[in-house]
Amino acid sequence: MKLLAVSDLHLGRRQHEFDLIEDQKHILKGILDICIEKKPDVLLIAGDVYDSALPPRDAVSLLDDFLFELARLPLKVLMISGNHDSRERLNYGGRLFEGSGIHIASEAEFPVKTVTLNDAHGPVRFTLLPYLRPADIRRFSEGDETVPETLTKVLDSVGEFTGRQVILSHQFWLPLSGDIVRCDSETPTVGGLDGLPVSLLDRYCYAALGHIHTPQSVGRSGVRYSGSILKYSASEVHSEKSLPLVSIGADGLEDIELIPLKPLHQVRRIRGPLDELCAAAEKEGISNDYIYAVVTDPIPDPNARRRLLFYYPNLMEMKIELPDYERTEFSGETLTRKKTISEWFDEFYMMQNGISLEEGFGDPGADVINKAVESAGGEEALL
Ligand SMILES: [Mn+2]
Repeated sequence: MKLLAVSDLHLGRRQHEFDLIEDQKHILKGILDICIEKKPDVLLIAGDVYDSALPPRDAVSLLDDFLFELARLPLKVLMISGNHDSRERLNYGGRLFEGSGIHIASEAEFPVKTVTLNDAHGPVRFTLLPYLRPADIRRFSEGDETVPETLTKVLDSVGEFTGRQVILSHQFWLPLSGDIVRCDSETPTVGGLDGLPVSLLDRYCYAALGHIHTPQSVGRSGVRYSGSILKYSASEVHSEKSLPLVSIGADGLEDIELIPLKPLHQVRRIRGPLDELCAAAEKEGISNDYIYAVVTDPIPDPNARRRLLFYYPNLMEMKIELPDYERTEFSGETLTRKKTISEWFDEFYMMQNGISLEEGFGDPGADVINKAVESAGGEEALL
């Protein structure tokens, strides 16, 4: 049996004011093409299908189209909710979809939902564990059970099974030793469950995990975060996205092939003095890549953003990195208090316009600020 695993689609996500729906549409089309070419028997979708509990209508239509196209292929779709999904909304139509081979588990139920599929070697049972919040764990726990004990009970709730087993999960699983690679686009698990010991998943020949956005295995190759479908933060610039195509044989896991996902836009980080960045861009020509820029000039050009936008219309983010001494000057409260309000204003005006207040307005310009300060009760009252 062949399984293709995907997670963290985050449909409807906006990033730095960019609507990523076209990027997501492109990736989902790519996933459909992979399904047609590689012919998996099952597509596993391990949570964070939507980016928010109230997804925008484009995102809902996109998932609807995706599921419709999948239902036309000779494969089953198993899907669970993640921490970003609304359980009820993701579950919409779920009972009807089962007739089309699409199985959704988004409510925290006891016992957990399972789907059993057969291949030439017999049955494979899939446990669809939706994202569980601490409140769900408390609801399922008795006495002074630890979280891993309660979780074991939840996993046991589906009953004994001697055949091959697979699980979909969107919890924060951690290896017994070492750590995993994290990035900025995952919601920090504040108030969530702490890292769960991956040894609880020993019974499964494959665990299709969601939640962590960098593709990686946890402890052993058969326990794997598929990773998000797009680079959802600057920290993922070098994290190439892929989908694991998993072969399950008579005795369990046989092989994992990582199929790269080809994004509509590349994501790049550029860093350096503005003139150098612009000179490099001039040579390269206008680029539609998503750019995270770090400008390192000691005195930032107030037009830096505009200049970069000329070459990079998809400038996601521009940061100004001041040399260390500049940073201390700006961050020390005692130092900042030494400046008068008109000096602050002058500096701000300079940063915005590239000329001093005097150059901009002549002497009366500074006077206006001084008069305004006076009428507000003077420097002492304002600082
Ligand atoms: Mn996620």
